[in-house]
Amino acid sequence: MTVQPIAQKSWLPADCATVIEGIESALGGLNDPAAIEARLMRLIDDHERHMDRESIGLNAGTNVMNPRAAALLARSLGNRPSLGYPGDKYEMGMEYAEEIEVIAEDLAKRLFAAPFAEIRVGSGALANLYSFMATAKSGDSIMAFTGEMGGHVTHHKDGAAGLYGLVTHPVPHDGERMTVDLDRLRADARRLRPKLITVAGSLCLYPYPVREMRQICDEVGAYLLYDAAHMGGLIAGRHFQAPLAEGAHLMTMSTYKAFGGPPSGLILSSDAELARRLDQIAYPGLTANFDLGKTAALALSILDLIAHGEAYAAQAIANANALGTQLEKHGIKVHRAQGRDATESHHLALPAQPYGGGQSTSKHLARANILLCGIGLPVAPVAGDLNGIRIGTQEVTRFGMKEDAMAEIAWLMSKVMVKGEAPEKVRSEVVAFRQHYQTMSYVR
Ligand code: DSN
Repeated sequence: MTVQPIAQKSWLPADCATVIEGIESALGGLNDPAAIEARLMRLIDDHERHMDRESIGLNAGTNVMNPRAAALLARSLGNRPSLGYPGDKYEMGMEYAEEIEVIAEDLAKRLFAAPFAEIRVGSGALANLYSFMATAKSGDSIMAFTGEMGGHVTHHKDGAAGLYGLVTHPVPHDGERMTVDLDRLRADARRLRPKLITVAGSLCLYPYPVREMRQICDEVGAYLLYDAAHMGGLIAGRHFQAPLAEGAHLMTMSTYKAFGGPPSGLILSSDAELARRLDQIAYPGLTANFDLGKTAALALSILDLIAHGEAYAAQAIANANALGTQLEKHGIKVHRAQGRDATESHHLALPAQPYGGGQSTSKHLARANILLCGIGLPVAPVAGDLNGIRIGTQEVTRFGMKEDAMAEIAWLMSKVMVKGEAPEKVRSEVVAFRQHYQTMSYVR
């Protein structure tokens, strides 16, 4: 059989095809298993050194895990299928695993003071898909944040919502105040009669008006879903809004961002009927074999958040504000709602237009080992790129950094973004700075 090189997929962007072609041509036709294994091991070591020890991790959508939780991902329990309820699994021998499942679900409910938790979800995107399936059917309308407000692709045509056949209309937003335009939302929701309204997504500088949105949902017969993909860790630490208590029927999240847990997803709910539907979507529906290794890692990560979540969330928010202040001192504008602090979360947003665009600036900074990424903002567009830069302080906070370290990070960023120093020259300073922050905080 001839293996079709990945680089020849006709739909790949040309730049990606070139990179993949370089990787594939170095593989020697995959004919030397020992060489391939050695290469794999070296790549893993290099990746971990680069991202975990030598870079300043400001990507908002990621984190480092408690190594004790991470080790559970490699345990053999992750290999075993687990179909059915504890007490009546399809395959035999699962009595210990069943207890792990029960512990994780009960811990998740306790962490978020939620009546119901669905833990068998593979990711935040799947958590959204399950929630769409539980609240709407193909052909129905929903409303969601647009990209300018940090809306996530899963809420839209190209993501889970569209693939499931939902038609997504925008939640009207007030860009200057970085919040929902409630009057327009009410008018649009009355006209469109959505089955679901989603709130939040990939950029959350401030809490959203969940109570008022729930009122609108009740008026039009819609469910309200809070996408806490990024805010899960802060909500767990009681330092952001409490979406379920404020009226959201559902709260979804990924568990590897601010949450600091394994690469998985979670759905919390206050509604018994929705919990029943989610249960059936998970089993026998879409998650017949969920990963028990991740479930155990999730349980351990929740114990960390119960013990340290409040202090972690408070420091992450303080760090984001300190970083914003320091960046502005160096002449780097920070995007904020009119008359408010730069952020009330661990997220920070910078208009990217002065630097050429969000992704291009991120790629430039990455050459200095400063890792972040672009985001959409309600400001003038940048042709061919995102118009914002998104920062998250959750990972640097986990590595024990405080406000003084934020001043150093702002200085290092300004060298590349303001002074125009070559990022490759700044990299050695970044690596040296990172050597002081190698131990993980806020873990048990
Ligand atoms: N991982 C998400 C984020 O960083 O916002 C994108 O899916």
